Order: sequence, then structure tokens, then C-alpha cells
Amino acid sequence: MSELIQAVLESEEKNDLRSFLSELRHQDKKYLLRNDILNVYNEYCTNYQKPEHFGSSSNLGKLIYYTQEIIQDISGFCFIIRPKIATQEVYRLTDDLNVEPMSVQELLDLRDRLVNRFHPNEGDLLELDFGPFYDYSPVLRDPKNIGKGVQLLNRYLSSKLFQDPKQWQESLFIFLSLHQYNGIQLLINNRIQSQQQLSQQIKAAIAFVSSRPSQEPYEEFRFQLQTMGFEPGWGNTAARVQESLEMLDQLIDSPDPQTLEAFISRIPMIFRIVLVSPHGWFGQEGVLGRPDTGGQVVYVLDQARNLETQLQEDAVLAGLEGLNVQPKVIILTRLIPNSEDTLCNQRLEKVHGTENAWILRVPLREFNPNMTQNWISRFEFWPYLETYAIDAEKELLAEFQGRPDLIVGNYSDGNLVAFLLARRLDVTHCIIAHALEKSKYLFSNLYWQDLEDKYHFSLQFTADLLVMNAANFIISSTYQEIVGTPDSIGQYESYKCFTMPDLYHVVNGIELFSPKFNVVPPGVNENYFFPYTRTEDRVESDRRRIEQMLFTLEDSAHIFGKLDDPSKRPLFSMARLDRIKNLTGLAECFGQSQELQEYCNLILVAGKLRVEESTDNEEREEIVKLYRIIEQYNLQGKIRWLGVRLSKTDSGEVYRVIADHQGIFVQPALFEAFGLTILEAMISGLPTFATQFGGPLEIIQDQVNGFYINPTHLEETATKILNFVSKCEQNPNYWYEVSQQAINRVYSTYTWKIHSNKLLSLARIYGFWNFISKQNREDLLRYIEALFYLIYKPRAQQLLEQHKYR
Ligand code: UDP
Ligand code: LCN
Repeated sequence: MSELIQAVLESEEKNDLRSFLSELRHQDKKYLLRNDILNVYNEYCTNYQKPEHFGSSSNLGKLIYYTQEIIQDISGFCFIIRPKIATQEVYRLTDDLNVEPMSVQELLDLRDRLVNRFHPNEGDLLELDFGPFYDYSPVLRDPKNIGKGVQLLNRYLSSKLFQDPKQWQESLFIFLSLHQYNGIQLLINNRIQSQQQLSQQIKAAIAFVSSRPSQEPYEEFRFQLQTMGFEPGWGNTAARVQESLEMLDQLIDSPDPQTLEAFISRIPMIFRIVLVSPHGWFGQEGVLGRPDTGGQVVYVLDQARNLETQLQEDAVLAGLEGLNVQPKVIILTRLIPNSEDTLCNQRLEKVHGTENAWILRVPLREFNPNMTQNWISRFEFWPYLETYAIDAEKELLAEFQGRPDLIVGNYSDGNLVAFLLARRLDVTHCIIAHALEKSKYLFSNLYWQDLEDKYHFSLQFTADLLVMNAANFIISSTYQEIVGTPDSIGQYESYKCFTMPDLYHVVNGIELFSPKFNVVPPGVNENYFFPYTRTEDRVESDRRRIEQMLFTLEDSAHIFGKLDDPSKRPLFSMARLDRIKNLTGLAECFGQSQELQEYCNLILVAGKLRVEESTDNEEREEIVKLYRIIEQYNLQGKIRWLGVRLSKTDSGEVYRVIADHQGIFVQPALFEAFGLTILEAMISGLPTFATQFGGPLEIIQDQVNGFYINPTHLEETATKILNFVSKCEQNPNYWYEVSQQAINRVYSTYTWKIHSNKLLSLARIYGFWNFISKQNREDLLRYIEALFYLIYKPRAQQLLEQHKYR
């Protein structure tokens, strides 16, 4: 039995539990989520005059704290308890306090019953279980190591080399013989014919290079090495070649995880990368994705640039300069014929500031021109992806003049295309979620049938399940994206067990303890976003122009509001006007606090100023709401709202000008998967107050380099900001201290250099693992393919039929 329930039942609190259940019974809601549970507990504590605490002194409090859901039916209550991260226990509690564990199947049936979708007489529902496929691979034990999968993998691989040296050394030898660049053999040539020979030759080669001056360029002794069986790829100087050979020598003699990681990370096996982000409005000017893909576009563009730079540096270090190596990165996206004055109808566009990174736009096949000539919402995009992947494959092969070495998917749609491409091309496959919709929309799976017309979650969640299992590795921006926090479940975790009533039950959707998960956060473009103190890199005329635009310029077409006192400290925020970004919540928080208005002005860079200018329903609603709040709280003279789309150069300068005025950045989203604006603000030197729901919880260390806010508690948020402001008034140094800490945090942890280095190292290690564990994965991939054809494809086809008549 659950330790937590047992503790309650064996203590004096047994009666308290009984009273709490009675409180629950009187609720209208039969399905309570954590917040509801806490509210009922709160009520219970008030009604029964009990102190409300979740600490160690109350077992009931602890039980409530760890209970994620309570479902009530005629026979009692089902408690879904999450006693620790990534672990779920389910119990049925009857009225007479009898406790029985429930199986996952029973839980899913109960959920179906609750929405009147339980039909046991019509036969069993399809059950999806990915669990058995993970029997072959290592799993982590401690949840705190989730997201550091590569460490376990290195330990596992090196122990295999140790336990079964013959077979594993042979595999390593074959792996090393495989690498080529444009038909030129790398690392080992055919003078070395076997693993034993390799072992001997390494020692000879080490003796040879150690006799050369350490900084001697590789080109000077290239031919001697070649006669010994070694081709380019070991290093650019005698010292580096020696180091690489010694690592390999050590791996053969006494393998250890660190050497394995360091050695495999050096192998020149990646020159061509595809970053898949198909859904469109992907460009460098005048476009910012569309709802919910803004950050993704910024992320992928910066990633492409930095991967190219890293690949170039790696090629130099590997000693490949003489081979005229030109790494290539292609961002694969959709060509949109009706491109609304953007370049999204252009097939090929070079990524600014790169030598060989490109945006390749491939059109959808023309099923119904009304649809396929235009932008298609991410919720409707599913039927086009399979044929898109087939067409994209041909174009990629032509552009690369061969196969890519790594395919990285982005978001659910891109991840599916990446899977189809990787399967056909047999290439290492990585996925990035950015934001999984399942946990974003409450009960999205339970009520999927009611939401299907608008959101088509049956396709999206099926695609998500398939790709997260198919991928060789997954990178996430935060730990909590995978497994949440002690009191909230992670985005990937929400795929572990769920029902799609009448479609399928997922009893084990993903192995959260698999080493495939790695946390690799993004960085920020340091050419555009840098500290306000770096005056030498700022353009004075830009600074003046932006300052005017933010505080004084009158331009009714794009700017709303005239400040009574522009010298007050600016509270600044910038985001698209989505409901979830909650800029209206920030305006309301500001509106409700006279004191905040006394000390600060509110400055928002957000969306558009007029409903007529927007085509997005959510944005239109938010525009109306923002005007209503301004009127309700009489904020005229205290707020400026800029409905402008800024270039990157300008948005960088905007943050810095706000910092010149000792301003504050506030990110009030109801949920933020990661939050690139937070990095941008912090690196610029802005003290930042950001939502505690999502990624910011990991980016910021509360009260050290920024502050958490609960954007649903307006008064508390205002007080937090005011405390900071008054501390700054009393001690002018305080603002500078927090500002400097914010800058330090980004440079130490969130740079694209760290990101691309790590991503490429992972790609090589998982590529190696993929090579040696191929047979073990084939059954999983076949299962995934079957689900793709049997569930995904017919549903996609149905949606396509609907699109034909639009
Ligand atoms: N952004 C912008 N102009 C705007 C709003 C946002 O340039 O009016 C940029 C912002 O600088 C950031 C990105 O869009 O680089 C938003 O990314 P984030 O991760 O914060 O949120 P998302 O839009 O992906 O939900
Ligand atoms: C999507 C989001 O919702 C943001 O939180 C992220 O920062 C962005 O993608 C980039 O990953």
C-alpha cells in the first residue's frame, strides 16, 4: 500500500481523512486536479479548524500534497499519487477506508467511464505499450539523473567494451572504418584489416607522433601516418593526434566512460545536418512563425548558425583542413506559395552570417489549392506530412549530394517528418519538442473527441508517441520538460499513461528513465543581445531612436499611450499577444497596484494595436481585453503599448535601453515551456521577474539572478516587484548587483556555444550506439511503423478528405 496512505490510516489522522473524503463527496466536480484538491483541502481545514500544512507534521497534508488527481465514482475515490518525480501510484479508497491498489488498466477504464466512453461489451480497446522495447537498453535508477542520459550511456557502453572486449572492439573497429567525407576515407584505411592490427598500429603510431614537435601541423606528417594505416581525422597537430590515439588505445585496454565520451565526441562523422521545422512562416525577416512557433523559428535559426560554426571548428581540430571540408546545415521548412510579402515562397535562402547554412523550402503537394497554397495551422497540418517527407527526401539528397549525417526534428510536426526521413535514410535522429500541447490543454486527451474538429489531437498525440519512442535521442530545454517538478508532472511524463477514449489506451507510452533524454538548453544570439554596458558595440543613433520610440514618440498607427512622466522606472515585457503569454494579466496586476503605478510605467511590445489588423482569434480577444483593462484601471498616461514587429537589432537595443533606464523585465506567462525572452532580457542586464510555471524556474535562481512570480496571484506579484523597486531606491547598487548576476547566469549556462558543442557530442555518441545496437531497435521501429499505418495514416486521410472541400 502507499506509504503515505498507510501513514495516515495508522495515525490519529484517520478520522481527518474520513472528514476530508466527506468534504470531497460534496463537491460537484467528480474529477479533481491538483489545484482543485488543494482548494478542497483548504476548505476542509477551514471548516474543521485544522491547521493547513503540508509539512512532515501532518501525514494527511503530505498525502494531499503528493496527490495529483482524485476521481470519484459510486464505489469510492481513486487517488493518483506521485510520491516522487516520475513515479505514479493509484489506489481506490472506499468510504469505509478500505484501500486497494488499482492497475493502470483499471484507472484508464475509470477515466473512460467518467466521460461515458467505456464500452466493455464492444470488445477491448487497443492498448499501446512501449515498455517491453526498453528491456534491451539500460535505464537510469535515480530520477534526479533523468535528462543526463549520455552519462549512463557512456558507462553502459564502456562496461560492454570491458565485459565482452572481443565483440565490442570488433564493432568499434568496423565503426571507425566507416567514415568518409565526400568519398575520401577518414581515420583508418585498408592497410588495417582487423581489430588486432588496429591495436598494434595504434601503439606504433603513438610512438611515431610522440617523437614529433607537439605543435607540428598534421599535414607535415600525414603521409607517414597513412602508410601506417591512418587517414585524416585524428587531429590537426602532432599533440592532438597523439591524444586521440591514446584515447583509443586506452579504450581498447581499459575502457572507461570519460575516455569513451571524449573519444567518440572527436570522431569526424557529422558534416551535414538537417533541422526540420516544416510548418512554415520560417524566415529571417518580417516573419516570426505564427502562434506558438515564434521562439521555435528564433531557436532553429540560431542553432543552425552555431552548428555550422561548431562543425567548422571541429573539422579544423580533426585535421581536415586540407580536405576542403565545408559542413552544411539545412533548415527544412514549407514553401508557402501565398507568402504575404515574405520570402516564404522562395525555395532556397541562405542563413545570414553563415557560409553554408540554408533554409530549404519544399512545397506541400497540391491536394486542394485553397489549403496548400496558403499557410496551414499547426493543428491542421497532419495529412500533408507523409508526402512532404517523401518530396523533401529527394530535395535533401540533391542539395547535399548524398545523405545527411544527422536529422533533428522540431515540434510535433517536424519530429514526425524527421522520423520518416530518418527511417528512410537510416540516419541518426534527434527530436526537440519546444512545447508539447498535451499538457498545455487541460484534459486534452480525455475529451479529444469533443476537441477533434478544432485541434486534431488524436493525430498530434499519436505522432508524439511514435516519434519520442523512435528517436535515437531527445534533447529538452529543461529537466521539468521531461519529468516536471515535485508537485507537477512533466510534459513527456504526461505521455506515460493516458486514455484516448474509444481510440486507444496508453499503458506505457515512454520510458522516462531511458538514457535517450538529455537536457541541452538553447542560448541567445550574442550578436543582437548583449549587456547594455557594452557601449562600444551599441550604435548611438539606434539608441536614441529606440529610446524615443519606447518613451515619447507619438505614432498612433503603431504606438498607444503617452506617458505623463517618462522618467519613471520602466516595467517592460515583450511577447506575442497569446492568452497564455498573459500580458493582459501583467496589465491587470499593474492596474490593481496604485503603488506600482506611482513608481513605474508599464511598457509593452506586443502584437498589433487593432483588432482589424489581426487574423488570429486569440490575439483579437487579447487586444480587446488589454484596452478594457487600460480603461477599467484608468491607465492612460502610465502605459505604452507598441504594436510593432521589431528587427532583431532593434529588439536587442530595446532591452538595453530599458536597462539604461534601470528598468525591469516581467514575463508573466501562465505557462512557458522555456522562454527565450527571459534569456534575452537577462543577458542585456535586466533584472527579470518571470513566471514560476515552466522553464523560467530553471533559468532563474530566485532572488539570486532574478525572481519568480506566480502570475495568477496579482497582488503578490505586484508586492514582489515593489519590494525590489524599494530596495533599489534605498540602495542604488542593488539594481546593478541583480543586473550583473543576470548577465553572468546567461554567459555561464545558456550560450549557443555550449549548446552546439553538447548537441554534436550527443549526436556522435548516440550515432555510435545506434550503429552497434541496430538489431535491438528494429522491432521497436516496426511496431512504430505499424501504429503509423494503422492509426495515424487513416486518420490523416480522413482529415485530408475534409480539407478537400474547404
Ligand atoms: N519576439 C519578437 N517580437 C515580438 C515578440 C517576440 O521578436 O513582438 C521574439 C523574442 O525576442 C523571442 C521570441 O520571439 O526571441 C519568442 O520566444 P519565446 O521562447 O520567448 O516564446 P514563444 O514565442 O516561442 O512562445
Ligand atoms: C516554444 C515555447 O513555448 C518557448 O517556451 C520556447 O522558448 C521556444 O519554443 C523555443 O524552444
